[in-house]
Amino acid sequence: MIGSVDTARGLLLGLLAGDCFGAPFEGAATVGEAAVRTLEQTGEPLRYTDDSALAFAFAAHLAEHGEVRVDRLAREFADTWRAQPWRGYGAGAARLFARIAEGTPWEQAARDQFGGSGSYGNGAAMRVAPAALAARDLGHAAELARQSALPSHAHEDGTLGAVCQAGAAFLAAQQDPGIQLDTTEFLGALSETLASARWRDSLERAGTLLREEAGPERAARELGNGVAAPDSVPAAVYAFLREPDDLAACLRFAIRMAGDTDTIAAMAGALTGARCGPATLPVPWHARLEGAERAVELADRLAVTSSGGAR
Ligand code: R7I
Ligand code: MG
Ligand code: MG
Repeated sequence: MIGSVDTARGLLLGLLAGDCFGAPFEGAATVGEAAVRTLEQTGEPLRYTDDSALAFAFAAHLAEHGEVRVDRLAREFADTWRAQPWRGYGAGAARLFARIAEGTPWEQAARDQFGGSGSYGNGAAMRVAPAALAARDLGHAAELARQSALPSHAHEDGTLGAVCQAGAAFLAAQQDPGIQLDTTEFLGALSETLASARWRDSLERAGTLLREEAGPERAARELGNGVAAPDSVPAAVYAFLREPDDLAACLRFAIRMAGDTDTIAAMAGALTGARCGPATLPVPWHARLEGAERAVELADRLAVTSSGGAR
């Protein structure tokens, strides 16, 4: 097992790295292996997007309170958007945070999204992984995820995306990286946290694809690679389960799924990072990733605050 500080650092650095390496490819219909490897080798600095900005805000919230205080969290998310609205936020998310910043209660703002259906985007899932570091058990991780989704993602699928990703991060953090990951057991435990046939079917399909060793293109066709939570969270879990022991390989796989690359890679990277710790991050990346120092500082605060954290 790795220690709780390493779990926290690995999780946040893995999330940040996925966001930074995935961002230049966001929206691409296909991504070749050579293009990802070229980006790895250039050495140029990489900027993070809304995924990391909001994950950092959530990590800071949990480090401060050890739990979700929804009114405050809604304001903190809105303040994060307002401070740097150019970080590639979803169109609905930008409208929502603007309304909350103007004083609209989050309950109303979140419910009003998309003609009253609420958002099913993956925005609650992409920022939720730090919940795994404050959770006592898998059920608590799911509860923290639900609460953290409230200010922005009122649609059931937006919320379930957060529950799925937080549960996956909790389970990934529990694993001993010295022991081969039992992917069937992992998917079974994760599935139990999701009271939804659609989500359970998707995880079952991920299990079938794993047994058939499906590559990124086929996996993206069958699991999705879009901005909707059900089209991207299972894809991220799949990328992690294909490459649970090597962050660079995991991110390469996730980005080659194309589509919402920054977010799929950020979610997959958080999982591999939580399992393996920061040692899985190639050394030259630390200097290239905008926000790496902030990730480490937040991880260390979270590891101290969380009473036992993910282990
Ligand atoms: O969920 P959210 O924060 O988006 C996150 C994505 C990630 O890829 C980030 O990297 C960033 O690029 O944005 O933002 P939302 O605006 O709530 O949802 C994202 C998109 O999903 C929206 O812009 C819509 O295209 C779509 N969407 C919906 N469309 C119709 N009806 C989400 N919910 C709905 C809906 O209910
Ligand atoms: Mg983004
Ligand atoms: Mg994205």
